[in-house]
Amino acid sequence: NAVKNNNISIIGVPLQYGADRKGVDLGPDAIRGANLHERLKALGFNIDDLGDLGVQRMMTVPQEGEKLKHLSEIKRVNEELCDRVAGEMGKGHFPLVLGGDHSIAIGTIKGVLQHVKRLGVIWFDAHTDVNTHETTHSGNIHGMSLAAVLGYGHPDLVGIGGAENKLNPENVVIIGARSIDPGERTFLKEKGIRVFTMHDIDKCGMKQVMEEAIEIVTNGTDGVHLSLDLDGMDPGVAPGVGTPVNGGMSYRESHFAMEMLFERDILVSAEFVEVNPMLDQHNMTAITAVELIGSVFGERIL
Ligand code: 4U7
Ligand code: MN
Ligand code: MN
Ligand code: MN
Repeated sequence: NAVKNNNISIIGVPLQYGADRKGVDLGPDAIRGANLHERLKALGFNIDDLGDLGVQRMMTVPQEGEKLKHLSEIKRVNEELCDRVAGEMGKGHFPLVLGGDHSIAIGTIKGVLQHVKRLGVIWFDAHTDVNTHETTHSGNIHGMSLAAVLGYGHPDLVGIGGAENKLNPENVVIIGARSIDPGERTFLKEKGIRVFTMHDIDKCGMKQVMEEAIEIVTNGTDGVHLSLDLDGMDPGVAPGVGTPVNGGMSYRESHFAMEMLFERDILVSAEFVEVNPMLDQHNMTAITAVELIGSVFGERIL
């Protein structure tokens, strides 16, 4: 976990196919460019940057009648990511994955699951990403990744890293949601997944939300993964995302949540996704991402 583990392995995944929008493939570079290494080194960590996974550069046109856009390349990249993450965990390193669109959560989480069978997940997001090939309207796989790691959706996605490796819905929480599709609402209710919406954060405050969330993800698990979609934050502080939604988590709320995760020392892995420098202003979203990463790994004001 973060405190005891002194080795962080950084893996960049310049994938844009899950969002079907150019620019998010530049996320890993933008995040590294916002002084990620320096910041983590200053906290005393050894950094092993594995560079970026290879992704087909040419944006292929989705084939006629292809419901899930770019499925084959997304599957290939996620299988490779799963192996890499599992390999780094095997060395006792903390995998820090930089996106790329949120479809990469499939590879990351499936890789972590190879080592931590009973895994809790905190999913920070404006969306809930529990569409399947049956409910999706956009066909964009970044809106299906959480469903896939719970064992639901297209067999090519569910099968990544082994269909038998999956999350227990009782140990998954979503924080910051404010845009949920009708099919997703049904899914979340059916599977009993706890969603802390913006309304809950307004009403109870981030402290109480995080206390409840941490209880859910740690109850009967051996570790927790943080999957942080930058669009969970308010577009005012994180404008460089492909699917912005107004009314998100503030700068301080998000930092406080990260600081609580560090204090409780529960994370075994983390990923920061959906940073799109082409839609950003002065690399602001990548800078915000690196600042959040700093808090996750123990930066303090005083
Ligand atoms: B992200 C959406 F319809 N639900 O499925 C969809 F609103 O990883 C958005 O959270 C998905 O950014 C957003 O396309 C995926 C849409
Ligand atoms: Mn999102
Ligand atoms: Mn997402
Ligand atoms: Mn998005």
